[in-house]
Amino acid sequence: MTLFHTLTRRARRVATIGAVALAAGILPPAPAHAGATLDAITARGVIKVGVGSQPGFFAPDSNGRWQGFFVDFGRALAIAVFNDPDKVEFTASSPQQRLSALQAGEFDILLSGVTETITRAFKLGFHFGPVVFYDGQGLLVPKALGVTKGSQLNGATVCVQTGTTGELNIADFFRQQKHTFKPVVIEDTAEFLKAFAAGRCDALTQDSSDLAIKRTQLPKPDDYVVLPERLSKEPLAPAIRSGDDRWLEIVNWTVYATIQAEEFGITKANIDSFLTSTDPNIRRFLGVDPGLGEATQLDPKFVYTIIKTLGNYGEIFERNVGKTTKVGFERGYNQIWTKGGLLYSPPFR
Ligand SMILES: N[C@@H](CCC(=O)N[C@@H](CS)C(=O)NCC(=O)O)C(=O)O
Repeated sequence: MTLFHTLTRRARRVATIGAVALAAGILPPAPAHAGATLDAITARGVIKVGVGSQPGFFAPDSNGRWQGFFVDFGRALAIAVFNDPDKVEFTASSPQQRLSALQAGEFDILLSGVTETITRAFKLGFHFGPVVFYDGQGLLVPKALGVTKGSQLNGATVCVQTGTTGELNIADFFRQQKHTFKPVVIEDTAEFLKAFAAGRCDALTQDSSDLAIKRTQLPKPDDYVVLPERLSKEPLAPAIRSGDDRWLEIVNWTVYATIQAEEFGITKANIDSFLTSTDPNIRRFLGVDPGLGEATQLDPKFVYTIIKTLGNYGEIFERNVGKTTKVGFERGYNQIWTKGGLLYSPPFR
């Protein structure tokens, strides 16, 4: 017997009317409340973002200005909150330090290649925005080692970075094979790569995107290979502290805006031509019709400004880590769903 069945007839009618009214959006609003994080951001006038230090994903340029794929999502958030892409401050933090720094309030968000996991959600109390990069753990080895898959690394010494999911996954991987390995656990990113270059370990393990970038930083990149095998799923997502619904929704819909723009074919260059579109979905999305401003209490043009300033998801990807960059990634899973990838935005309505 469900609760619905135990209600009186009158109560059932009221409940049904309520459900219809809620679905139609005509009930009195109960908005996502701003909590301590968004209050602090507003009072401070700047969003504090924890990042890593891999060029392509996040690194300061020669003028000290942060650039990169994850950095652009930080700027998009600054547009959503302040209508200004520069009201954001980036600070590099090691994988070992960053989650506790987020918990302690040093950051409002991590855009640092953090993998969404159930332990981080339940036990550590973090919330995750949409996955912005689908990754998987890999192995980087010298070609001279002559291995083509992880199962040939029985007894090997493997460099792993402290505090990463990789530290846990690699142990599972060898256990599953009933093989042994010797972990060399290193916190600092530069030291981690130096140890490998100096031959302190046979293989280096990390998110494969990270390994692809690291390979290019070795003195002789062509002497090394990232094995094609993936040891795990590493869905990289923005991470925040729990307790601030409105901040979480701003993070969610800022990321979705970039994905939805790509689905609509709206780019930085052509966006103004969409302002005269007669499609109600596009008019709402770009704030030509004001409905979303009222629903979100954000600038009705926040999506327009994000795309006009930074481009859609595909443009952010290509500019920072795509085929024409040094990093040279294929879209792969990080392609929109209509083109065979995993990126999908819920409706902007
Ligand atoms: N996704 C893994 C690893 C995270 C990670 O180490 N990410 C890379 C960037 S993709 C990183 O921060 N490297 C160190 C750095 O950039 O300083 C996790 O969440 O534990």
